[in-house]
Amino acid sequence: MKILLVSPRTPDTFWSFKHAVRFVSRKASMPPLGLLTVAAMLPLEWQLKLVDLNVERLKDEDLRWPDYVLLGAMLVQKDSVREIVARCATFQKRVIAGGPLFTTGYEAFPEIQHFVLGEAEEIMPQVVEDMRSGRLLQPIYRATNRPDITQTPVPRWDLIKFRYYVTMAVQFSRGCPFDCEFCDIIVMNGRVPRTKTPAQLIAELDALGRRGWKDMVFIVDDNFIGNKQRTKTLLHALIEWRRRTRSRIGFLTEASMNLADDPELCALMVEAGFKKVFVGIETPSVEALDECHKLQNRNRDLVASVQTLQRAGLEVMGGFIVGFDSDKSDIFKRQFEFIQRSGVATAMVGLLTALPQTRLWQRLKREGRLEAESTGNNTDAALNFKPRLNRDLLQSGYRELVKKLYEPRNYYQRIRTFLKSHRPTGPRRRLSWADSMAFLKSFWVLGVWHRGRVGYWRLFWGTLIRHPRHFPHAIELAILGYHFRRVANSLRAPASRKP
Ligand code: B12
Ligand code: SF4
Repeated sequence: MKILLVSPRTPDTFWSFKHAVRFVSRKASMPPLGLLTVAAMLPLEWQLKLVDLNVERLKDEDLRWPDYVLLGAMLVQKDSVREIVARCATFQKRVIAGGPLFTTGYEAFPEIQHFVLGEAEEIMPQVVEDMRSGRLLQPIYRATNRPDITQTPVPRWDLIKFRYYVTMAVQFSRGCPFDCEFCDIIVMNGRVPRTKTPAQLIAELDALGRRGWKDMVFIVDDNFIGNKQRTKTLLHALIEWRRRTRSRIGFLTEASMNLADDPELCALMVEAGFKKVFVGIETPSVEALDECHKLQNRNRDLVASVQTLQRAGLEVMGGFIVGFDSDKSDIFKRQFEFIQRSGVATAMVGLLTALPQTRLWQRLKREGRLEAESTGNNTDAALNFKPRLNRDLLQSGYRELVKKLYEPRNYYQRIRTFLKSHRPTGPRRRLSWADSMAFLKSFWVLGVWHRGRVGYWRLFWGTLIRHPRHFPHAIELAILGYHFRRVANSLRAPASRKP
């Protein structure tokens, strides 16, 4: 059996890092872990080829070759999905599609013949069996249980070219115990965190190491601390593994704000090599936190919690949202001041989006306020529901907020605030040749060519003199800022999108 796995192109979004990856001479931030995982569920003797459209072209000869095309996508990739499916039809190839885009909205793709909805672990044996037998496949294979991920195989790393990617991705857990109204993670992966075993994750890291990977690894969990006890067990094993293998890999992950309440957990993460953590901080407005049921962010000083994590040795990347029903016209100013004070340089500010099947989506539908399907990109200034705030005010306020946050002066100021709190106590990250090249490119692009060069050199010399150990980190953030600024400045007033 010949199988072509295709990962669609993603547009230039905040999280695509497209303008930053060029500094390190890579093509994309991360490989498609969902597809690599599904590939590992196919029989070893089958011939597999993976084409990630973010790093290479899908050629006609690729499409002539397979018996089936397996397509994995998220919402934001839907335009590319339609193009791929049309090309598959030209070559009369049957498509089997899975991943978040289809799990929450396969009905929008009548042109696709077969879907695998939900987590694939327990359904793939049936799909493989049907493919092998030559029977016509069912239109829909739907996961009825949340699988035990201790059975998930090691992703097929052999299918990608490592040199194209900045970061590798692995997964330890799925699911999150919280219940934020806008979140689709809990729709897809549930509220009871399921984890792999530490030995399983270490086998995945060893597999990466055998292929020569020495850089950052993103542990792509929905909430890495969803089950703190198991996370601690993993961290002890990771610390042991680091000592044994002398690995210089650094980690980043996603976690909820209650991480700041557990100094032991923070210390273990830092000792295990964690450098950054993405946290849903969302908003300084207590009313909005109540509204979206983000209870773990209530009754705390959020800026102080961020600083606790920074002092522990972690860089905090933050998600922020405007557009809650309780938001007033002062929300843009409040968010700006809040984010500046927190020293969160990588601040992903989004307009509230109703993702399919979320509690928010259901509520807005009941209230007759749902207007369109989501673009899947919460940072493109598009609204898919009737907001309580005036629509134009909300969208223009959002665009201005994002632009202002990434103005060189404000952005470099945030980095300085961060560096004041940050205590990088964990193992040092190895600097690669690509890092050195990135520094050199940044001197030219950010220090000579672009607006904000004064701020860049101020950060450069200020960090070298005051916090020399932070220097590589500061330059990395300056490079990321260039990407964020490009995305922020490309935000335009979206055309009105009716159902
Ligand atoms: C890693 C990650 C990324 C990486 C992408 C790397 C890549 N090339 O795939 C990066 C950081 C680049 C990224 C970016 C974005 N992301 Co993202 N990301 C994730 C994250 C945290 C993990 C994905 C993952 O690897 N999971 C592990 C694998 C094993 O799980 P899985 O993909 O779900 O796969 C399982 C099943 O879905 C299924 N399956 C998956 N594919 C296929 C294919 C076939 C054929 C079959 C049979 C089955 C199947 O089987 C797998 C095993 O059970 C998810 C959250 C999540 N829990 O999924 C968000 C998530 C996918 N991202 C999301 C979003 C919104 C974004 C951004 C738009 C954010 C932004 N505003 O910029 C950007 C857009 C992308 C871009 N421009 O690059 C949303 C998508 C919502 C949706 N319904 O589509 C998610 C769900 C998080 C969320 N709720 O906000 N993301
Ligand atoms: S904490 Fe994050 S993953 Fe968990 S429910 Fe809230 S938004 Fe979703």
